[in-house]
Amino acid sequence: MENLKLAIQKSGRLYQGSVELLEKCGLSFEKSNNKLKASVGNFPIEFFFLRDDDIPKYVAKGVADIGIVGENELVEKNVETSLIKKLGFSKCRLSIAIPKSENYTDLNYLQNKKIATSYPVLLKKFLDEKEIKAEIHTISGSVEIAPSIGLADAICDLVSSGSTLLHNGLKEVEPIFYSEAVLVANNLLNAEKKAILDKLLFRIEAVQKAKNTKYILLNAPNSAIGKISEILPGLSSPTIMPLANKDWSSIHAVVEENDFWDLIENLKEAGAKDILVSPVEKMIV
Ligand code: PRT
Ligand code: ZN
Repeated sequence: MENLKLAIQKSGRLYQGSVELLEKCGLSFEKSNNKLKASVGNFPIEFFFLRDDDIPKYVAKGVADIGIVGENELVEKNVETSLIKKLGFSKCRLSIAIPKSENYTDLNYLQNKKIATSYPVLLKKFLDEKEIKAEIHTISGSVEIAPSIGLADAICDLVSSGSTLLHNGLKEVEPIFYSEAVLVANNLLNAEKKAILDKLLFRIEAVQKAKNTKYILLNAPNSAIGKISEILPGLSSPTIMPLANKDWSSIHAVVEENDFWDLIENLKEAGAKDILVSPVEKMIV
């Protein structure tokens, strides 16, 4: 059977999230420091460890069949691939920033300014759409120091916490692209490889669905079951089991974590006791 070749970042901000996700999908591998490849014992997949900049190109050419890369890098490289799935980690935004002391009014501030960036394609697209004429100065690293050394008036760089901008006396004025890690695939996968990708996607979806959900168990007097069942959103109707004390029951359900604390309060008010909450590892619905 053919292996599906999966490219992930060798080291850096995408590495940990990629490995965590793949391990939760049951794919673990041995990595020695300078190895370019690793295979997985129990799944027809082979890992390639690459620089993130190279992943879009290698997937487009079929050197790798699929890859995990930042959407910023994928769009910037502008090669023919298919974006299969957003993965929800390594989130950041590509933003324009200017010296803190400058008075920013609106986008027109950027007219005829010099902007340093490692993302000329994304920046040009944004400026063209907004009909701003600015000079794009492409540099490959340390973009944030460009204004202080007189290389540019503004920068366009990735931001997550914002502390790099702060340390360099800059302020964020226009976010132009929101990014996260994505799963990308070659456009011409054969049927066998597509089938392996589908299996992997099935696992990724089970892991993603489980991420925001909790399994909740509680005890309640039988008189409160009706009210509690209405409150519990559940995947399907909650499981209700009798307890040794015949006036009481145990209720189990799967809930979304977003509205979790509100839910607990409502359940307590409705008469729930002994509430236990545990994480859900995989969810297949
Ligand atoms: O060696 P290789 O080429 O593989 O890695 P790299 O150094 O080019 O990339 P790496 O590991 O830094 O980033 C890989 C991907 O992570 C990016 O393409 C983004 O999709 C994503 N990502 C998420 C980030 C950030 N957050 C991020 N904060 N990439 C870079 N940064 C940098 C940013 O450039 C700036 O220098 O972090 C700084 C800003 O961070 P804050 O927290 O101070 O705002
Ligand atoms: Zn890189």
